[in-house]
Amino acid sequence: MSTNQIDLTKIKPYGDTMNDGIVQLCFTLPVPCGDEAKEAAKRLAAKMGLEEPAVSHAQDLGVGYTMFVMYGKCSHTIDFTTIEVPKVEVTSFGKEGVEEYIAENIKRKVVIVGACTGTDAHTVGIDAIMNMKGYNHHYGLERYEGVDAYNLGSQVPNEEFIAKAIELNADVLLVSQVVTQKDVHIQNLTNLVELIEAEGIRDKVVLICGGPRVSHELATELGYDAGFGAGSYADDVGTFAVTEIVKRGLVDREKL
Ligand code: B12
Repeated sequence: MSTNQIDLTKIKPYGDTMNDGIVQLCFTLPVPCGDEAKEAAKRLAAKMGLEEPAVSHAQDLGVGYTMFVMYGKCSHTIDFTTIEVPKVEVTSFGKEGVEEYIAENIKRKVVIVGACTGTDAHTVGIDAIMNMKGYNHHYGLERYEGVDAYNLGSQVPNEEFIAKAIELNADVLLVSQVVTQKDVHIQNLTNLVELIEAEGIRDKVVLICGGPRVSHELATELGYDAGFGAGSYADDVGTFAVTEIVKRGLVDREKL
């Protein structure tokens, strides 16, 4: 079946033949590896709605835990034609395009301050966006002519982050949140917005968050201007930030 013959109102997983519904699933159960554990895994997969569940692989993890790779048939379908996902409405200008835009429309250095804040120790995401060497053939903001980029690293307390942003008179704040266990990212991002509002600088900065489980929808709900998820690059973020500065009339704003 060619892709243009697919009924987009009823899509379902594809494994071997179109619409066979085959999915692969991985989980761990807190029981020792054995026949009973495999039967438990099959029954659980059936309760999840998979038809003909089969254990493809069972791995003894030691200390009474077993990890399973399961196959099964999903009978559900999704109407793809009704799906709408809020996302940042930018088409990247590319690094050179962002630099040209700054030179033509902002005519001064854009100050960008970023950090992985709160208890989160994951630096790789914010480094990918900010560091000179960049990520996946996309140079980071430190390399941009027209940008003064300050990467404060990880586990930066929100208060310290804001104080530094004010000291540097930042135009753009970049916040990375990777750990989402117990919704710690939501608590931390909310706390940061509240502190920024209390300082009276929310309207004067472009506030952006990002991370593998951050969506634009979540970010805007929490009071951010944009949220960037997995696979984002410096030029995507840069394009949004510089156009937002101009759109919001922040080019000649007073000092923070
Ligand atoms: C490397 C790593 C670590 C390293 C981090 C080293 C470092 N210096 O960063 C170490 C070993 C320290 C670590 C520790 C922990 N980790 Co860890 N870690 C990872 C791992 C393997 C890779 C993360 C990574 O570097 N990705 C690569 C970058 C490039 O991707 P990214 O972060 O998504 O960034 C991109 C986008 O999201 C976006 N982006 C990210 N930030 C920002 C910010 C802005 C402003 C913008 C615009 C965009 C943006 O742009 C980036 C480029 O496209 C992941 C698993 C995985 N495969 O993802 C687990 C993972 C993130 N860790 C996890 C956990 C649980 C932990 C620990 C809590 C483990 C523990 N029990 O101690 C600790 C936490 C410590 C802490 N206080 O934060 C979990 C998080 C689960 C969850 N849902 O919260 C993961 C998913 C592993 C897992 N499957 O369980 N970890």
